[in-house]
Amino acid sequence: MIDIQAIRQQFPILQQNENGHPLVYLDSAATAQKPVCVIDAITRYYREQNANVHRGVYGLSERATELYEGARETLRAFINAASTREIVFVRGATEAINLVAHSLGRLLQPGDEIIISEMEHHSNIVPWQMLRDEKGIVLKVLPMNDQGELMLEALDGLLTERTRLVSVVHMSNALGTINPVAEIVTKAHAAGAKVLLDGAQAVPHMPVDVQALGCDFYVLSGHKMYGPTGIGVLYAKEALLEQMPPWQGGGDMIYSVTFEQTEYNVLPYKFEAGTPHIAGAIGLAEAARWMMAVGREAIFDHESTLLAYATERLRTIEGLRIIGTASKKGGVISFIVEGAHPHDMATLMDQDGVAVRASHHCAMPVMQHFNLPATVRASLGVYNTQRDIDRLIASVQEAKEMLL
Ligand code: C6P
Repeated sequence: MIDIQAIRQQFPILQQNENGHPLVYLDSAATAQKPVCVIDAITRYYREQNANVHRGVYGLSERATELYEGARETLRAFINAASTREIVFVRGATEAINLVAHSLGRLLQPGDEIIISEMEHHSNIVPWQMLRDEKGIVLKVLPMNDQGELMLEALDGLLTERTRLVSVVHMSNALGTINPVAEIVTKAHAAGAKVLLDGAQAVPHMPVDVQALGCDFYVLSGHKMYGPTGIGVLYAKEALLEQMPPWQGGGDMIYSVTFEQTEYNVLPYKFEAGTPHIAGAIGLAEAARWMMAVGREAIFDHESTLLAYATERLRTIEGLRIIGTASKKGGVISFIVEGAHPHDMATLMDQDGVAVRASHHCAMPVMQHFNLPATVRASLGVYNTQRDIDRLIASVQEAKEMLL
């Protein structure tokens, strides 16, 4: 059992008012709030530990390097990768996918195929389209049904001997759907394709074990899992990273350089050109330790209870339609109120101190599927309570009355 009040105490931002009301923060899918231990770890680094890594022989630099490499080990344990050589620090999920598209992309031939799904975030669509236009690869889309569930049976028809990669979201940011990714991995591997899982939304809400999932790539963003912005992880199987060419050149990713040729560094440094986001990695490791201490099963259970409560209460509001009714969902609820624009709803709700997102959620094809310009989205973090949901419901009702 989680002691939510004790957890809430650890988030300074949750103690403040917004428009004269205690803040109800329901936009954790966009970015989660940060516990004080994460804020302190970053401050401590800059106040007491700051030096560049992998470069100095003096004590301060050695300690910064130890912290940075310690953070890599923490993230390895967090997602149960086999080795720290498989943990590449990047800016976030977006950069991780772009890295794979650029690097793996160089190994692909015209006519090779990549499968994505209809419920992808733009960051798992656009890099592949760019590669399609540059390299002549074929991009296929696995459809979803009107509940917002992937139509897995269609995957068999899409996989061919030319499929090189299946790249799908673990949990949808727009619908909340948790996809059957282990099954997708099994099917893709049987066809000889690699699998990339976009874990930007899954990682904050549930335990993730990349070896159990069997995926070849897994990407995550630190800021959605209670860590800082500007840092994330690309997990990739070591054998794959060995085959893949580096995507950015510069310091730290080399072993030796002459004007004639360059020998690249070992993994994972081959993929980390330039001075990394040291403070970010340290803050992210603190966030991962914090989540592990709270317990990821417990986080999932708490948010599932809130999700069920919110779903039940929202359903009682006349004219409100929930978008995304998959049988397996994480803490995200998208909805529309017939006749009220989502942006107007969210603007009015802000006046009540309720922070929700109204947008296409960077998943325009999902909106196109439901023939909508946007939805209102309430997304949960471990710090949310039943009272937050009650405030959400009251605020939706008030906004609806004002607009209709
Ligand atoms: N979704 C949301 O409000 P970055 O921006 O690189 O940290 O994460 C990108 C990303 C990738 N995949 C999924 C499933 C995501 O949800 C996101 C970010 C935010 O839903 C901002 S659009």
